[in-house]
Amino acid sequence: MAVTTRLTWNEERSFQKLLGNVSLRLLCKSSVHGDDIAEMQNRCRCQGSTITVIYHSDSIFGIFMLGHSSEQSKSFIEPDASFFFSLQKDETMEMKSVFLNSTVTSNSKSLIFNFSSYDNKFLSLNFSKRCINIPRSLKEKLRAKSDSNFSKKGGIMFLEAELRGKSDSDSPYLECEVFRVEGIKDETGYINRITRATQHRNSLLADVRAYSPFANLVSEIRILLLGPVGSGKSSFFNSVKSIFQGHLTRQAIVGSDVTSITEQYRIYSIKDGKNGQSLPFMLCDSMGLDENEGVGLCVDDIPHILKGCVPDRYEFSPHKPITPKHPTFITSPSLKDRIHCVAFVFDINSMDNLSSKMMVKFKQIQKEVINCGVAQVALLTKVKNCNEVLQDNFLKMNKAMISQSQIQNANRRLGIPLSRILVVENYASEREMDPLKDILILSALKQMFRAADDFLEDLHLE
Ligand SMILES: Nc1nc2c(ncn2[C@@H]2O[C@H](COP(=O)(O)OP(=O)(O)OP(=O)(O)O)[C@@H](O)[C@H]2O)c(=O)[nH]1
Ligand SMILES: [Mg+2]
Repeated sequence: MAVTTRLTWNEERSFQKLLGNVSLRLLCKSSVHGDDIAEMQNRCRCQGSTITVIYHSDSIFGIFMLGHSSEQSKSFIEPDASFFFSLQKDETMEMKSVFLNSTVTSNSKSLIFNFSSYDNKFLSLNFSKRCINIPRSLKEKLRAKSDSNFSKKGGIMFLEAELRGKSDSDSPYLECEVFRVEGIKDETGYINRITRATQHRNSLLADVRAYSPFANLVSEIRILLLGPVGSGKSSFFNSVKSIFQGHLTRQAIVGSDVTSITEQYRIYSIKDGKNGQSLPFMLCDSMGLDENEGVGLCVDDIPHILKGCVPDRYEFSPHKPITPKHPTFITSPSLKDRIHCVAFVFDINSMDNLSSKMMVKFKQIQKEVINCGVAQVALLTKVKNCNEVLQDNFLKMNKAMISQSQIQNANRRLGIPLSRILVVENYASEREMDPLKDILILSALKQMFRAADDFLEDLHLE
């Protein structure tokens, strides 16, 4: 009888996606082939890259090892690259994965994982006892590194949920399966890159959560999205919200039309997780700009928006700016109602052919922003080579990218310094989240916070 996996279709897809559209072939299964490590290693010999999947109550975790077994050697050979990851359902029942880089060694009974980023703490998988052993010191280390939001969301914190004991513990697992991974880009660089991308994304997420506006002058900063029709303003909001919800959301209506899809002013607050706290920023979405007068956002509305006089859900009228006579006009806005940072949103691919009429309108608006003393950044959307934008360590934008004509052009034409030109690829038609997109979006948010802090600091000194 054919041996079948315990993975559900969804779980198998999550694994495949994690490793870059690979296919998985089941090599052995502990309940069928026994709990003998030598037998398992024998079955994996010459099979190339493998993942070992451990089913532990309602968490699943896995160990990926890049092409590590050879015909000549009967003993276990340390793989060139490996990582340990957990797959867990979050509150929306979506599968989440969290990586830990580890090295793997083996003895006659166990596989042993060493986590250099956790002071070389290790955990071991004992096949004959069918259990995972997590030393207390590693549990404490993991606990110390997690903030409460992170642990609520699961991920590697399955240790918290599953193994609450304070002492060293052997925790039994239900099943162990080993798969051959077919079609993986067989390079160490690729594996390192995806594990580092996920780690970097998580640290950016923690930074954004931990942000507090300069001198706590306000509890949330307001970022205004301004830009031509169809440049991706509403999609940026949807993308940011998706990251914090942990799955794709499309609250703001987006689309393509000659006139703006967004007709109402919206001040969006974003929650951290479904029932989480509000994050320390709000995104204000506006009607798109049009090069012609009487179409799109009215330039005379902008000073009122900047000062915080325009209420949420105000219906824009391209011919007629808001006036203090409007029934919902906010007559004495406070600092918290004001805009603290303006993000000028442009499609990166259209930077070279912005019409002169659009440029005149932009300069006029930029003047208003400068007059109000509000910080400004440029947010260039629809970048096509998200993967190439970042250096290998993800900390900086690639030099090659900066020298690209669109970015240089944005710098020259918009008069915004290179450090304040941010590049993103919004979630548009995809169905899955992507850590590289998240890195760009979260980095852009961090830069916006810095710009807003400059504005608040300046105000404070006044
Ligand atoms: N490929 C890609 N498409 C995008 C990106 N951002 C937005 N889009 C698409 O571009 C179109 C316009 O996006 P919107 O978010 O509606 O743009 P907007 O600036 O809010 O437009 P208006 O409200 O009409 O001014 C939609 O079809 C989006 O799916 C992106 O970064 N990459
Ligand atoms: Mg819109």
